[in-house]
Amino acid sequence: MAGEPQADCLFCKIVAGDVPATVVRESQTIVAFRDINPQAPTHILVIPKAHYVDAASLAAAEPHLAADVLAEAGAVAEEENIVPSETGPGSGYRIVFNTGAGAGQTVFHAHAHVLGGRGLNWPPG
Ligand code: D5M
Repeated sequence: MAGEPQADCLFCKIVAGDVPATVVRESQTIVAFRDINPQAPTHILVIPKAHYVDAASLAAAEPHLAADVLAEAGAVAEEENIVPSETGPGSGYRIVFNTGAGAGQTVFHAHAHVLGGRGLNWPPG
């Protein structure tokens, strides 16, 4: 059923505490933890505890939960001191939802990448 934990899902296992992760924020609805393969000085994943395969599926089924993920991504950025400012080098951050294998998605449980702490180029690779 949509939203239910999936036995073969890595991020459901992190939510359940069966796989360790460096958790930086947690609420009733989300968990945020450091990416195991960081692509920037700050690289944190914000995931809904409920299982949806990608961000679009999440937003279609539970728009409030998708909003929680975005709000928590912003809170992570505040905590990591990567919010935009006119003074800090590498200030500002990127929120990325890779969607589909062709776009680089490898874990099929919706997650926001929060990336910052260095200058970020556009367009992305
Ligand atoms: O992003 C999936 C991300 O998940 C990728 O950046 C690595 C990260 N990852 C994979 N396994 C773990 C564990 N165990 N802890 C923390 N982070 C992990 P995608 O957009 O699907 O490519």
